[in-house]
Amino acid sequence: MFEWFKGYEENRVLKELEDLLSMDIPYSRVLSSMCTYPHPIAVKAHIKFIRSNLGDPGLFPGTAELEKRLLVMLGELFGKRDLAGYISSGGTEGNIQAIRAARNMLCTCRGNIVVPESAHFSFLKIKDLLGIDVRKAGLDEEYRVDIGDVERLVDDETFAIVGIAGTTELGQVDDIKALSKLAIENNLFLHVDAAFGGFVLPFLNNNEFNFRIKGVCSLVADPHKMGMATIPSGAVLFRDSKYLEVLSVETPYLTSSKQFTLTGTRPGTGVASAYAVLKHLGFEGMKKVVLECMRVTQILKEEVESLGLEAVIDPVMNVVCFKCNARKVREELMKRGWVVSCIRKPEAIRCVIMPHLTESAALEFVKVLKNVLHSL
Ligand code: 0PR
Repeated sequence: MFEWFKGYEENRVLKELEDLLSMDIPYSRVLSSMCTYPHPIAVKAHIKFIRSNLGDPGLFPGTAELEKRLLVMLGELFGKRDLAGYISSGGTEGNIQAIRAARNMLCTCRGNIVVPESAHFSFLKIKDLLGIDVRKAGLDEEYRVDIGDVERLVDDETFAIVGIAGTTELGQVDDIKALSKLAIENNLFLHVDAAFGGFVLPFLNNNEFNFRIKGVCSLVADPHKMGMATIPSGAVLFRDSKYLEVLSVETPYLTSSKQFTLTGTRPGTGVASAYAVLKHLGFEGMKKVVLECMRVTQILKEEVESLGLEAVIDPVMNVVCFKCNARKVREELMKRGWVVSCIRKPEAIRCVIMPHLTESAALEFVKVLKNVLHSL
């Protein structure tokens, strides 16, 4: 019989959960993650909306209204007031839905898309799911997508091109204006992956990636990254509601007659937590958080450079990578309780400076890194 056949006392179960939770690494020593501790108001909002299911919005009209209000705020943040879209499980779902919408507009199963070589691995899942060819354009010396290479890869079967506003590895921002020009000239769908950059760039007064740029058809931006919402919370946004139409299926027995989301049952928690953070902090409060991350990023860059490691690019966002024997350095840092990730090209360690990484933690990290470099 199952070991848990008769069930256990609540305290016994909770103790087991606590024990396992205590094995997880606290964020204070994590420089490898694009997620962070949710803001305290996000946690409160999450708990309030714990039972809501936006998969059946007629049962949760209040939560559905909250999602509408959040979409209005996101429209204001991303340069177009009346956006279509919804709150998803994150960047992967958003990228899938954007490319699926672009493909469905054509009423075909064939074709290809052109993405930067620096694209997130979610595009490999898209290739597999949609059975399309995903062509990778090379990067220029600043690790932005090479526009000439995108142009070279576009052919009669291409239906979409992708730009990244905040690459996963370097935090670099592609030239979305140039991609927009190319998209308009060739009648292509332009998707912008701002999963990470969406809640950073507007607060650095950079709007050269959003719906203000005419050719941008869709954009993803994740509140569960720099938006300090609870996981899962992603936004997938479209310039026009016609793109949601082509994602829709009929839902005969629900309170809504159609559904355009990828998942059926869908939490309201990500909507509530994302909304609460934005409404509470406001644009100004968000800007403070982002500027503080940038300040710590700059300190980290200078301190690590003084140890003799070169930054791959001057940080555009709160991400900085240092050229070194990355795998070895990462392993040694890990032994000392610090986590960084490695990037592929060039070989380097990546540090993401999320709101949980304070200046003193960054300086502590530099000390440990110094020891690691001496020990190699
Ligand atoms: N697009 C970009 C540009 C991303 O950086 C990411 C994730 C995605 C899409 C996919 O987003 P979801 O993971 O929300 O579906 N970037 C991080 C990465 O893959 C996600 C991450 C977050 C990884 C926290 C580790 C971690 O601890 O590196």
